[in-house]
Amino acid sequence: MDLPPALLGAIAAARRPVVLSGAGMSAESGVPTFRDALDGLWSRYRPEELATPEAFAADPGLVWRWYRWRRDLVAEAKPNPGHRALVDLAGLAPGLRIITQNVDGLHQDAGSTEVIELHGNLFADICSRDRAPVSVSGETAGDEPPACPRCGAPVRPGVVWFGEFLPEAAFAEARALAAGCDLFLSIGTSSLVSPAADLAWLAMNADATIVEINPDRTPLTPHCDHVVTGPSGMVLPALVDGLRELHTTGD
Ligand code: BV8
Repeated sequence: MDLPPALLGAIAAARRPVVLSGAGMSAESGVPTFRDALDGLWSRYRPEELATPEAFAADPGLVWRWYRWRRDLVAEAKPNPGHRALVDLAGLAPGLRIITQNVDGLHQDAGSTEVIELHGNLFADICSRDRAPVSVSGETAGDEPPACPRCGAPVRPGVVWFGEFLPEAAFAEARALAAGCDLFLSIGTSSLVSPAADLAWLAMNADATIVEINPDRTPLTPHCDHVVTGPSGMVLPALVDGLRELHTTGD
C-alpha cells in the first residue's frame, strides 16, 4: 500500500505524536467493534444499553454474563499487525504516546508502553460500591457477579460505563497530550463517543496535523489534514515501511 509522501513527511517530522485508538484497532484481532451488530445471544442488546450502571443495577447477572463473554473472547485475541506496527512506530518516533478507548489490553500485549486507558480495562475487577480493585480471580466464571470480599456488593468490571466519568488522571494526561501534540493520529474510532472524541479537537486547536485511519468516514474525517481509508492492520505496517524507507533514503 503506497501512502502519500506528504503524510509520511508529516509523521517523520513530528516530535510529539499522539495516537487515539478505538475499537477498529482490534477488529482484525477478532474483537467486535461497538458498531458491529453483537452476534447471537447479545444481538438483541445495544452496548450502550448494557454498558451502563443502570443496566448493572437492574440485572447484574445479565451485564456480568456479557462481560464474561467479552473477557473469554478477548482472552483468545492476539495483537494484530496494526498493534505491532505502533510498537515499531514508537521506535521510529520516540515521543509517540498512545491513548486508547479500548479495554482489551492488546496495545500492551503487543509491547506498547505507557498506554493511557481512557475507559479502563476489561480484566480488572472492582467493587460496584466504592470502585476499589478487588481480588476475586477464580470466582468470576459464574453466571452472577461475585460479592466484594470487603463489603459484599456485587463485583463489576473495571471499565467506564456510559454516563460515568473517565478516570481523572488518565483523562487529564490525555487532554494535556492532545493539547500539546504536533501530530494526532485517530485510528479505528468512530469519533462518536465523548469526551474521548473531543481530544482530536484539542489537537486541532493546537494546530497539530490531524490524521485519520479508518475504512469508513467519521465526523472527524472532514477536518483531517490526511485521511487514509483502510484497515489499521494494513495501513499501519505500510506507514512504518514508508517511514523506514524515508530514513534509509534520507529524503
Ligand atoms: C461521560 C468501556 C460525563 C465499556 C466505553 C446522554 C446520556 C448520558 C451520556 C451521554 C449522552 N449523550 C452523550 C453522552 C456522553 C456519552 C457518549 O458519548 N455517548 C455516545 C453513545 C453518544 N459518553 C459517556 O457517557 C462517557 N462519560 O460523558 O461522563 C457524564 C456523566 C454523567 C452524565 C453525562 C455525562 C463515558 C463513555 C465511555 C463508555 N465506555 N467503553 C465497555 O467497553 O464495555 S465506550 C466504548 O464505545 C468504547 O470504549 C469506545 O469508546 C466506544 C465505541 O467507539 P469506538 O471505539 O470508536 O468504536 P466504534 O465501534 O464506535 O467504531 C469503530 C470504528 O472502527 C468505526 O469507525 C469503524 O469504521 C472502524 N473500523 C472497523 N474496522 C476497522 C476500523 N478501523 C480500522 N481498522 C479496522 N480494521
